[in-house]
Order: sequence, then C-alpha cells, then structure tokens
Amino acid sequence: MTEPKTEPKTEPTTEPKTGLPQLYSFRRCPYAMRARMAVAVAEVPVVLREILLRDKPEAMLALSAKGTVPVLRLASGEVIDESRAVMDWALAQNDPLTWLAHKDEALIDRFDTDFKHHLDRYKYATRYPEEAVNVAEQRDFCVQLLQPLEARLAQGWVGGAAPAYTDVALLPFVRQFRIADTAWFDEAFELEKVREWVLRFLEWPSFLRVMQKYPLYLDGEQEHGFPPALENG
Ligand SMILES: N[C@@H](CCC(=O)N[C@@H](CS)C(=O)NCC(=O)O)C(=O)O
Repeated sequence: MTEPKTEPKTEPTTEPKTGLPQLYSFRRCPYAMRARMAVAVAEVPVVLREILLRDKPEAMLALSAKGTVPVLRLASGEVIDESRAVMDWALAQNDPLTWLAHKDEALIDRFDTDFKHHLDRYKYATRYPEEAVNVAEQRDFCVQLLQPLEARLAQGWVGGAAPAYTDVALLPFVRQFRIADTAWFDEAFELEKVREWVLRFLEWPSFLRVMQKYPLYLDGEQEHGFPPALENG
C-alpha cells in the first residue's frame, strides 16, 4: 500500500484503561462488522480499538498472534478472536431481540467457507494469479449459494420479519458481493429478494450505527466507547 505507517507509536499495552472489554476492529471487515452488530444489539459496553490491517497494533498481536480482526479481550484476560464467538459472547449476556433463536449454523458455515472462497475470487481475482480465475464463473458460484435464500426471505429477513443472527452473520459478506459490481447487482442480479435484503441492510439503522468512523488506535491512546448511543434514545 502507498500510505506510510503512522509513527511514532507509544508503548503498546494490552491493559484495558477502563476495565471494559477491548474490541479490536477494522471498520470494513465483514467479520468485524458482524461482531460489532452483536455487541451493539446486546448493548454490551466495550472500548473499540480501530485498526488498519496493514499496520496491526503490537498490543493486538500480543493477544492473538494470528492477526485477524475482530479480537476481543475481556477484563478477565480471556481473548476471543473468532467473529462468531464474539457474537455468541455478546448475545449470551443480553439478547433483547432473540437473535440466538435465529441462528442457522450450517448456512453460516457454508457462507464462511464456500461463499467466502468464491467471493474473494470474484472480488479480488488478481490476488490469485496462479488460478487463472474466471470472474463470471466465480460470480455464478456465489449466485448458486445465494439462490436458496430467495425462498427464505419471504418476510424480508432470514430471521423472519426482523433481522437476527443469521442475517447479521451473512449480510456483511453479501454486501461485499454487491460492491464487487454494484451496477450489475442493482440492475441485473436475478435474485430479487436477496437484492432487496442487501439494500434493506444498507439502510438499517443498526448497521449504520456500527459503521460510524473512529480515529485509529495505532498502539496509542485512541479508543472509543462502543456501542455508540442510539439515534432515537
Ligand atoms: N475466522 C475469522 C476470520 C477473520 C478475518 O479473516 N478477518 C480479516 C479481515 S476481514 C483479517 O483480519 N485478515 C487479516 C489480514 O488481512 O491481515 C473470524 O471469523 O473472526
């Protein structure tokens, strides 16, 4: 990347300043999005440390050497570094909209493996030079995986009339599928209910709430109370 690393860094610390759990996050990462959405709906207070994937804080790597976001560090010192486990942790404490009752593990597994595989090749074909990716074919694979959702979205969301766990787990990735070719998705994508589902998600106040921008943590002092206040109290 062209942007220089930001320096100087202050001494990295894994110690929470507030006694609240720390959530390392990257705004545009779909895994981090699903984690933030569960933390926000559960209204579990954490401090958010916004990072860049190309310049990961030492403090985060000290907690989880695999270097992916989200990473949640609890006040007890326990570290949760898988997005679905962060969702489960938050909703186990408070599940006001009964999201856990609408959790289709098998479907989420399929999206985290197969859909993600084809999505990456569709969206970032040049990252796989050795595979000679056929972009149209990769898009078709994604469409085939989305096809069964069309029948499940009769009420608007996989969870029924309101979004729930499965919606929140899948939608950040389907959002990326849209972004790969927005004009095609908005005008030519044949799965009408899936398209409406994604477009509804993009305007959903709970999604907009977790997409707020924060200054970067960068092993410094910048951390932010999360979730932000609800717009309408
Ligand atoms: N299985 C992990 C995957 C998380 C993941 O891969 N996140 C990406 C960002 S979207 C990441 O941090 N990649 C590391 C990198 O790009 O350096 C989870 O569910 O939390």
